[in-house]
Amino acid sequence: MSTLSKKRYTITSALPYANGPLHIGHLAGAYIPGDIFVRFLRLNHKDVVYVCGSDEHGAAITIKAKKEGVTPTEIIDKYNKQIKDSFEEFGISFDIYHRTSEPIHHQLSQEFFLNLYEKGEFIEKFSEQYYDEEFNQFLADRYIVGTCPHCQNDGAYGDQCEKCGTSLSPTDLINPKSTLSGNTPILKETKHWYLPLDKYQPWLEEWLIEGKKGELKSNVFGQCQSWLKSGLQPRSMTRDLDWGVDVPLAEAEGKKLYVWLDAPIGYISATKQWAIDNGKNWEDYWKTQANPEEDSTLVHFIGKDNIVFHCIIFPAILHAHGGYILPDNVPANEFLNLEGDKLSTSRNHAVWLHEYLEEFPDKQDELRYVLTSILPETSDSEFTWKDFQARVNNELVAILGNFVNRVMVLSHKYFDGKVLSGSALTGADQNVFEELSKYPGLIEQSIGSYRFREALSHFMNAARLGNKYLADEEPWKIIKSDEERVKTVLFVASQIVANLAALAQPFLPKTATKLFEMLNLPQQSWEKAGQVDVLTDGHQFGEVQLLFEKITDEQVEFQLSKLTQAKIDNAKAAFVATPVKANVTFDDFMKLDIRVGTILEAEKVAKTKKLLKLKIDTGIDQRTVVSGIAEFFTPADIIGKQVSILVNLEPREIKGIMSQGMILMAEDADGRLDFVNPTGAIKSGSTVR
Ligand code: B3M
Ligand code: ZN
Repeated sequence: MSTLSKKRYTITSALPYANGPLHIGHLAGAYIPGDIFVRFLRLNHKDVVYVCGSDEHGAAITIKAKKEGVTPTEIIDKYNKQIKDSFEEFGISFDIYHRTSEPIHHQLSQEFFLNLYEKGEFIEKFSEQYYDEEFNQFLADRYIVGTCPHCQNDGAYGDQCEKCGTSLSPTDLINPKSTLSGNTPILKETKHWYLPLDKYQPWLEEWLIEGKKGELKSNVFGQCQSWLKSGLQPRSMTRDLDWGVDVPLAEAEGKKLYVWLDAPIGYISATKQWAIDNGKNWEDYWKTQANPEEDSTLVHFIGKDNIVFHCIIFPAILHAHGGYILPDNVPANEFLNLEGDKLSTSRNHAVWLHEYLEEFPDKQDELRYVLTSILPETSDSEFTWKDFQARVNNELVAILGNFVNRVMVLSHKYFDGKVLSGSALTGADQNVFEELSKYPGLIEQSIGSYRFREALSHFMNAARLGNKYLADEEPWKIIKSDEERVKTVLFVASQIVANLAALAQPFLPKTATKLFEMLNLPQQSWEKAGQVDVLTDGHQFGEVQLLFEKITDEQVEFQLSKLTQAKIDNAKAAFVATPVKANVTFDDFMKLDIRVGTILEAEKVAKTKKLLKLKIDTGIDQRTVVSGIAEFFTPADIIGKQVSILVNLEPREIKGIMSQGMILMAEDADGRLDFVNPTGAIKSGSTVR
């Protein structure tokens, strides 16, 4: 049965940690695909709930709070709001954006834990765990880092390596270090409750590997297969932490649930809250029904670093609990890179959503469009500002915007904004209609198989069809000679615009709304897409609105300069000065004859990358100096500049040129150079001491 043939859907997008702002990588990973899918389902009258919310537990939160010197509550309140606002602005249409700090969530998570506990599912075990003696704290999850035994990434966390996706235990890490003190931790005994994943392995193999072969995307299936192949291990579901959901057992006082136990349950508690608020029954969306045909279809939209939790651990928990539906699919995306480098929060190498919204206040659909065009669906992909500009200018502006604008402007100019059917349709008109009617089916097929890039390209092809039709018919050339034909051409073109409005809805919600306003039509459901009689003879259009504007070179340069500045700031922050050298005597120092000189001439030394040949006026003489500064300064930059020059350095031959002296330069840890120069107030030949 096709993915889209069901009646009811429970759709989730990963709950972002409320510990920092979101960037374009998040949007492209779990939210744009989820939103397109959900909008499509709603347009097809499906019974859908789309849930998300902040993940407000775990070390991700407490570590951030510590760094900023505030309480965890302050952190989650701040970022929950910021993230929620960004989602709203970009039109990510959750039915509820919940929070795992809500009591309803704590209760449900504890119920899950107790259900498994009472059934005897957990293994209770004392074991030695890493402990930071300086901070008197056990080190789980993000409190401990080390080298991943699978991929050698040396920034792997205690519970997972985000590079290769593998789930880990702290004791798997090679060379573990506390992220609190940086020290190597000691081992100390503590009791925890483990989920016996090894026991569920046969069931997982059947349900996931046998049952979902050919359904899961290959990047997702491959990861699952390789974990099962290496054999699952019991995983602790509790933690020695002071932030999170309390373990609901008297003997576990002071312990919390593992964040990856409670976070996915957050999807269910969010649904519960939504059901309360909207007079629905949450069980319809999560529980197995008497007639399995009636089960809701559960789809998790996530990034690839969350696959293990959504394909293995959460399903195992749902299975062990019983009575719950299991995910139908987990269309996880790979990573999005930025300007040739990984997106990075810590290095500030990112396009932050809240900053984008400030800098491009009404260009939400433009970013949605570009990100959808480059979604990392099957492998990592890359966002660059030049490409953003090109896609907006050459596709949204030049194709979609241009076509719609011409149809609207001409209709207003010739016929006061009225749709008039004119003379009979020609063969060309009928061909265009036939072609047009194929797009809804194509888009549906792509969305149903989670190929959103492809779906968007079908949509743009429909716009191209319109653009080509108008260019072929050239109504502006025949308005004087054949007004009836112009009516028909604009009639046909207007039906294309109406189709584009309907087809745009899953991808570009703001644009779709504008199109319907211009067309003076109510928003349409999906059946209306592909129909060529949506606009009737005599229909009156609304006012023309501008759909898209070009992205300027200045806007691109500004964004690139922000990324460069972040790199400079990082280099400065990371700079560690080299230790002081052994003392020298004053007399030794006075042996150096350093003068103020002026650069008279400069030229590159042939066949070298780094060398410039300089002619310097030292105040005593004019001399030649070869200097290794060409990577940072061009001759034009420096001619006329004053410098400090060591004049009594033994002359040396460099690349066949006698170099008489040395220009003093400052050099940082990355080899970046700058002058140690007077500001021009002093005469050449003056001494430097
Ligand atoms: N908060 C990890 C993340 O933000 C985690 C997702 C939870 S989904 C239940 O990548
Ligand atoms: Zn790894």
